[in-house]
Amino acid sequence: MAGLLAFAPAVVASPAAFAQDSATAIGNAADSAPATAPAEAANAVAPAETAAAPAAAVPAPPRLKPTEGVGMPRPGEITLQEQFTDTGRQARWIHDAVLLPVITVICLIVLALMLFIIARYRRGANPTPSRTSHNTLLEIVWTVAPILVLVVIAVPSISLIAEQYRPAPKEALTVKVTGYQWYWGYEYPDQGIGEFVSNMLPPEKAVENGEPYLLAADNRLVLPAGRPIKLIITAADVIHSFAVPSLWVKMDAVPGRLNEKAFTIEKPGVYYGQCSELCGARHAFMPIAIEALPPAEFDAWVRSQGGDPAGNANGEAPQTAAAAAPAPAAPRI
Ligand SMILES: [Cu+2]
Repeated sequence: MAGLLAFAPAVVASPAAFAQDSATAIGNAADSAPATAPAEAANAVAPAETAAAPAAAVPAPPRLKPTEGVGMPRPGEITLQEQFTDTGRQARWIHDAVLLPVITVICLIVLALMLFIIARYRRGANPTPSRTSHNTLLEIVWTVAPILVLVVIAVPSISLIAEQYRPAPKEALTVKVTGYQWYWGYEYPDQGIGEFVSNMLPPEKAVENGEPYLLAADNRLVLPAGRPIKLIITAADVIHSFAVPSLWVKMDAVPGRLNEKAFTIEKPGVYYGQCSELCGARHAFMPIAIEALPPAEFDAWVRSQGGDPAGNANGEAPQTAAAAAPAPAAPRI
């Protein structure tokens, strides 16, 4: 933790992280915070301002270590990543048990027919070709068969689409995700945690952490496992796409528009993703790292950021008093 904190100024100063400049330019207070204001400083003012604020100096849970090959691609992998959400399992089942067998059988049938025709009706074996131009039975078969195949595929596909767009339940944790050129910003409005930004770790730091370079990020998106989550996804400059393959999440982040994605992460762990919409020069260098914690540890993390785990921060601040506003978020790095 101390090592990571020490690292924060280096990120800001590093030429590779020039994206930070634009974050400051748009007035992102949380962005400039890491260089000077560690978690302790931000928390220290919280109890003095409001009685409702959680206890000060709550330590953040230790940074979770990723499991090799889980929540990230594996070398030589040719199928979908192992899934950790309901829709992900359903989608992977459709891919593995429906689409792959269907496409394999169709390819083999077509290949066999072609080989048979090439051999049986070549000029040497069949010097006077048939002049037949219509065969009603054959035409019905080659029209009906593809329709049946499409119906077989459509039934599970349509139910998966419906499942993917099912709105989040009322008690879901809401996180606002904003895409920037070229990093992500995360904000927890109901918990009163202001936006903090997430930048890619440089190679030496990723190796030191035991994390995959190009996927590891300094400030992770921390979420609870086993609780429904609602992401509100948008962008501040150009179109990005928030994609985490092992959670079956891929949603465009469009400026001026709020897209929503609901899911529940089945078990704690670190899940990696990347921006998946070509968004400029450093498109490949704005990874997504999600840290799913057991609910109790997630609540502890929220407290460590000066937030309210009960999620009552939303709307209270402007109505009561400025002093009741939650303490500013101090990114855990
Ligand atoms: Cu992007």
